[in-house]
Amino acid sequence: MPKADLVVVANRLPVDRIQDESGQPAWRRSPGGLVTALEQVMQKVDGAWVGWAGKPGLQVDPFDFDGTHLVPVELSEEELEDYYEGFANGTIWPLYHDVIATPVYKRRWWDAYVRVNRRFAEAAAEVVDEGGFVWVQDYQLQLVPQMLRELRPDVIIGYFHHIPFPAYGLYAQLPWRRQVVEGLLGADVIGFQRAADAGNFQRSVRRILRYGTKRESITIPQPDGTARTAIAKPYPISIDAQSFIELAQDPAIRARAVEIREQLGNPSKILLGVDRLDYTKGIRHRLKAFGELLDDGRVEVGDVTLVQVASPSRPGVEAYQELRDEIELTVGRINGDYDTIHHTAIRYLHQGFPREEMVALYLAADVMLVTALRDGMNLVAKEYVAVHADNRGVLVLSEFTGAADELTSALLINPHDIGGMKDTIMRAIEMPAAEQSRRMRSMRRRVLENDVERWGRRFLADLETFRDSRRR
Ligand code: GDG
Repeated sequence: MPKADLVVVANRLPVDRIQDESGQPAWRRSPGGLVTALEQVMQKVDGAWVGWAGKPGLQVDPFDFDGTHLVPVELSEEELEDYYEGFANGTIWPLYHDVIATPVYKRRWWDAYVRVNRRFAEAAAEVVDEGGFVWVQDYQLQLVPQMLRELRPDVIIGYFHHIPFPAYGLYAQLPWRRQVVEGLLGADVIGFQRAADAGNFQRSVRRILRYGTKRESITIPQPDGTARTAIAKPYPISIDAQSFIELAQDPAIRARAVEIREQLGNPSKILLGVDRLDYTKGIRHRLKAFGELLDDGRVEVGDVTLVQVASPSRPGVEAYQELRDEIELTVGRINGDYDTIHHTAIRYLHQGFPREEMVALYLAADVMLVTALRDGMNLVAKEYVAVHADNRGVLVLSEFTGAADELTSALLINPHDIGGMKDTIMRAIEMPAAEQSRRMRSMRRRVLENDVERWGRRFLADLETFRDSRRR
C-alpha cells in the first residue's frame, strides 16, 4: 500500500454513503468546512484520511476518492453507543461546554473510548509515510496523539480541538483527566480555537502533570532523561468565505431570498437562528427572549418573524431528546398565543437544508441571532457575515463563542441575561443602515482575511517547523 505524507484522522470520513440512481451504494463528498479546507492540501500532497464511514458494522476496504486515500475505521453498534454517544457526547461534550448539561461518567464508556482511539491510532500508523504528518481532529480522538507517538515515533503529530477546553476547576471532574492530558500531549502541535482554551489546557498540564510551560511551549520530560517540546496555541477556524460569497451572488439564490420573505407574509424584519439542535446553542434562551418581546408588545406578529432552523443532531443521546421536547413545547406555546391565520411568530424547522437554502435564509435575514451558552467557534456567525456583501444585516453574537474574539463589531450579548438580550434584539431591529454597514464592513474584513484556507496553512506551517527542527 502506498504511504501518505499527510494523514488526517477524524471521527468521520469526508464522504457519506449514498445510493446512486441505479440503487447501488456509492460515496458522496460530505458538506462541511473541514472537508473543503483540507481538500486542496490533500490533493497536493499524497494525502490520506482515516475515519468512520458513518454506518455501524459497515465493512469497507480502503479506497481512493477525489485524489485522497480513504481508510475506513469500523465501529460496532455497541461501540457507537459507548464511545461516540457515550463518552464523546455524554461525557466530554457537556464537560467541555462548562457543564451546561450534566456530564455522565461511566467506566464502560471510557473503556470503549480507549479501545476505539487505539483503533484509529493503529490505522493512522499503518498508512503514514516515514517522517510524515498526522493531523488528528477533535474531542472524540484525544488519546490518538500519544498512542500514535508510541507506534510511530518518527512522525510529526498535530491535534486540533474544535470545541472549548474548560477551566481547570471543571476539567478536574474528569476521572480520567490525567490520561486525556497525556493523550493530547502526544502531539507536537496542539491547536485550540481561542487563546483562553490554550491557556486552560496549559493550566491543566501544570496542575496534573507538573510540567513546565512558557508562553506556547510545554516541556515534556522523556524516559531517557531528555525533554521534548510541544506547543499549544490558538488557530481560530473559519469558513471557505469565497464559496459563500459566490453562492450569495447566484441569481437563483437571491431570488429565493426574496421569495422567503414573501412566503413569510412580508414581515418588515426577519430574525434568524441556525443551529444544530444542541443545548450549547442557547436556543431556549433565545426563544424566551423573543416570547417576552411579544408578551411586552415590543414586537408584533406580522411585523417581525423569527425563523429557527434546528438541524437534527445526536438523536441517540437522552439530553438531546429532552431538549427537543422542551424547545418544541415552547415554540408551540408561543405560536399558539401569537400566530394569526396569515402570520407566524416563529417558523420552526427541525430539518437539515442544502447549503443553497441556508445562504438564501442568511440573505433574507435582517438580524442573525447566535446566542450560544458556550461554543468553540460558531461558523454560522461567520457565514452570515460572509454573504452580506451589501453590508446590510445585524449580527447578535454571544460573548461565549470563539467567534466573539474576532467579530468584535457584532452586538455582543450575555445569553444568560434575558433582559439584556431583549434590549439588544430591539437595538438590532431598529439599527440604522449606516451603523449596520459600519459594523458589517469591519466583520467582513476579518472573515474574508482569516478564511479556512489560511487556518489550514497556519497549522501545517507549524507542523513543518517541527519537521525541520527534527531533521536538524
Ligand atoms: C463544531 C463546534 C466550531 C447547520 N445546519 C445546517 C447546516 N449547518 C452548518 C452550518 C455550519 C455548521 O453546520 C455548524 O457549525 P458551527 O460552528 O456553527 O457549530 P458545530 O456544528 O457545533 O461545530 C463549533 C465547529 O465545530 C468548527 O470547528 O465552530 O464551535 O461546536 O457550517 O452552516 N448546513 C446545511 N444544512 C443545515 O441544515 N447545509
